[in-house]
Amino acid sequence: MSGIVDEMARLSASTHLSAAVVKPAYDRAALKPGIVHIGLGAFHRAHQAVYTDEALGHSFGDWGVVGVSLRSVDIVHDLRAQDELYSVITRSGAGDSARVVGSIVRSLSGTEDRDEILALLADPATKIVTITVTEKAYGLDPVSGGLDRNHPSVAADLLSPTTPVGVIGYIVEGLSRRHSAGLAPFTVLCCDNLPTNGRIVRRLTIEMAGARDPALANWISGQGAFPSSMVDRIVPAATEETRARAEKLIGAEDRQALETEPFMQWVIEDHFISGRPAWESAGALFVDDVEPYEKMKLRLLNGSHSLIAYLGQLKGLEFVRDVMGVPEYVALARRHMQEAVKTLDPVPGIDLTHYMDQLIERFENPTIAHKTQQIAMDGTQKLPQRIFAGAVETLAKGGEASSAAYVIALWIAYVQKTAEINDPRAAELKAAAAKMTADDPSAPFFSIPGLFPQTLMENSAWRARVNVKIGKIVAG
Ligand code: CS2
Repeated sequence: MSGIVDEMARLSASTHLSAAVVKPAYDRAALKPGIVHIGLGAFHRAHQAVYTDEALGHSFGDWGVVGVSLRSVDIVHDLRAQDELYSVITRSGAGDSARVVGSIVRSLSGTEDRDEILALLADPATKIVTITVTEKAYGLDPVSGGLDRNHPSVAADLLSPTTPVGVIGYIVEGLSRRHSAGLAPFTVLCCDNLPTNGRIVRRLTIEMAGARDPALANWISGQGAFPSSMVDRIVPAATEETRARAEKLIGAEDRQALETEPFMQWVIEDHFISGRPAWESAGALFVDDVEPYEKMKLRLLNGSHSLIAYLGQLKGLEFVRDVMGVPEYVALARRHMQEAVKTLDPVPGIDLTHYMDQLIERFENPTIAHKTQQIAMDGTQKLPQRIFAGAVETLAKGGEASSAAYVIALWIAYVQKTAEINDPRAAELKAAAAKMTADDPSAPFFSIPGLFPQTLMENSAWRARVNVKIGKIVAG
């Protein structure tokens, strides 16, 4: 048994140590699974798994999480070797604190355990499937809003639906088995940074189901539940330093330790078919309409995050906090928020001025090493909801959308300058960069099919603004 398992036993026995490290406040041996989570990366384990861990301490029930990693096997092997326990270190200027999370009861990998995952999805005990697979994994066609049938895992799952490889394929096959068995569907709760994420996943699921069996698609459409949710917590990729810090704090080796900021937020539409954990007892907010919260978070947090990331990449600044160390760049982030906030409707219970100030503070957190490179990846998947949608609305209201133009200019300059970019459309982006001219440098990017909204492509005055900004950025 690995150190963290022994340490858990020791923590339970020692009142002195148990005060320093938060540990599950429930009988973990009695915890049965009720949730399958797809996408076992750092974000899930520092966010929804923590909410569930906390909620179980307030109101115990069969809500253990089976974590599924569609591709990676390492994380699954590591977690199994430590009895699925891992620690989350919360870091701020006030110091570090650790929590050992117990809500994950089992982990599985799509590469090795497909049959077991499908059996679990069809199990009556599974009530909810939560998802964090990142924007690019859904196979969403940004133009139609439906399935991109050329997306590799979508194409594979349309061809062989009973042996899925992608997230929507797994959901459809799981629901199909439940339909045949006369069971209720599980609730699908998307936790990725997409606007109206529940509605998107509902549409993709029904489309894929319809391709194999219209009756299944009808059943999902009538009986299924796909609440939208907004998730927020800054979770940098873990490093050796994270593991060293965890070892010091919990006194044991933890190969899957994570670090994150104190802030966390989860806003969820309360539409669940067969119950849910008492996530509100852990601070989650249940609302009728998540859209205003999603829009706020995507445009203010993620939009300015992208600005900071491309700026950092162009200026050789490794971490978000380094960019925030330059007052001129902080002013650019604030200016971006000021432009984006004008596109938002009032958000119930949120003071937007306070929210924006808090974002600046969160980005400045000196203890969080969030790589600008990590945020800069997948621009084609992130910028539509973070930047383009707000620009369309700003221009429609007669505004200049000049900060949006600036972020796009930074992104184009970054694509041009960076030898290897990480983006599913990297080849198209690099081809566009190779065709840039001094007169109209953004033109090859605006011609990439299905990327920019039509109104931006057709707005030559605004595109000229993007070009001027590219010129200034490239000139340094
Ligand atoms: C970031 C997000 O990587 C990125 O693109 O903007 O992951 C961000 O840290 C989270 O959405 C914060 O909740």
